[in-house]
Amino acid sequence: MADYRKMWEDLGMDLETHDLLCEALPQAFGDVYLSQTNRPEGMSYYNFVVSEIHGVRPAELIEAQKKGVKVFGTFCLYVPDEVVFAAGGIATGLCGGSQFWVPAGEKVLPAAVCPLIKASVGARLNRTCPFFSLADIFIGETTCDGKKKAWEILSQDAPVYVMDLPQQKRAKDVAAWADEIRAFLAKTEEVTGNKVTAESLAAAIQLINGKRKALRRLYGFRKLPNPPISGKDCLLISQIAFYDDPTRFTEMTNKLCDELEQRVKDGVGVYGKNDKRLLFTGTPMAIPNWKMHHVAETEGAAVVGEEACTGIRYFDNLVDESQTTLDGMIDALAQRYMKINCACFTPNSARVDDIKRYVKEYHADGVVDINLKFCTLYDVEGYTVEKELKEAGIPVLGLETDYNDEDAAQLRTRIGAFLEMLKA
Ligand code: BJ8
Repeated sequence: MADYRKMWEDLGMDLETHDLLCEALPQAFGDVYLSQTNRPEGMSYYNFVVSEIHGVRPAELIEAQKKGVKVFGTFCLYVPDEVVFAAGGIATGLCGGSQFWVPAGEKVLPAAVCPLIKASVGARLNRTCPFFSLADIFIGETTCDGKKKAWEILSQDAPVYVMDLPQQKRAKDVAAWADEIRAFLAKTEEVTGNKVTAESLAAAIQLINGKRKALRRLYGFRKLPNPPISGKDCLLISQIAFYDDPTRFTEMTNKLCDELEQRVKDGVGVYGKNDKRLLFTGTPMAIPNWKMHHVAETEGAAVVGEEACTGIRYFDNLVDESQTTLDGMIDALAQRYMKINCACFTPNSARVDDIKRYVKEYHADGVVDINLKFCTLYDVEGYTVEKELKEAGIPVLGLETDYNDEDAAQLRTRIGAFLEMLKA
């Protein structure tokens, strides 16, 4: 990796503690990713992005900031990136996926809060993530209780703007979300000093739809009988989608898909004939949380899809591109974003319908419903998800985990037993 110490120092980061993270990551990445055989060559781009995770992209963002561009840090799929880009800003996903940041989060948050929230707050407070240090503003949302309260703590240290997400999906809720997007648009104009126009918003909608289409194309290969790419690699690509430059990401992902097309023609797959196909559902897996995929795929499973924000939920619906006025586009954004079926909504039966549909599309033999510890929303909804899947004759295994590796052996045993059951 190039030397970014001066950049990190200028960002006010804690270099000594950050060094510990930099030492641990290559080993973890090597064990989980580079140990795979027969990976597509196009994965070298994503390997590079991870190897420079705290260097190359932060450096690009800082360069942009020098030219007056503002960086918006986000934590949820409902925050519309399109509006940020239309205002001439850059949106970057910030969810923390490492146990490394959890203890710092626990200094200000109760231990009984989900690790994603603790790691996100911890990464900012212990100054060991350049993305958290450089963001000009953090955009929160009212999804779960833990996040809502965490924004108040984060706002003691950095500028935070919170979008008020409705918790139901009636017409008046979609209209309320459109109003929230309008207010957010005004905020992006205030922060960037730029005006959002119908032209700039239309271009941003195309930009982000382009990214979604590339991810759709990628996931299409996972539906095939002999997938040419692993679930682990697809998870990594999904995670990188949150913070990479969208134009470059789309280009590189489409390039990878061209290679995958050729692999399919040549009959090249990455799994064994008898590997059971699993669909994961549940809470997001923020980078570098690769645990569940790694356990499953080294136990002989093929993870063929994720009904998760780091997965299908991220790209499943496109924004209607036919609108020509700013108001029409904002309504189209609201319509599209309210189609995401997060457990923060009630009722949320459409999510179970999604899961059943994905089981068919991705030809899954079974579903693993994964809950991050202390995520009450997905934990409670898990009862309905698992009950309905069982009633539909779809084998399902519910698992709870967090960011540390202490439960890896136990997870391995449970997934191994589930796979045996699927084979029987
Ligand atoms: S759209 S899943 S990104 S809220 S932080 S809810 S794990 S207790 S992240 Fe999420 Fe948006 Fe929904 Fe997706 Fe649970 Fe933790 Fe809350 Fe979480």
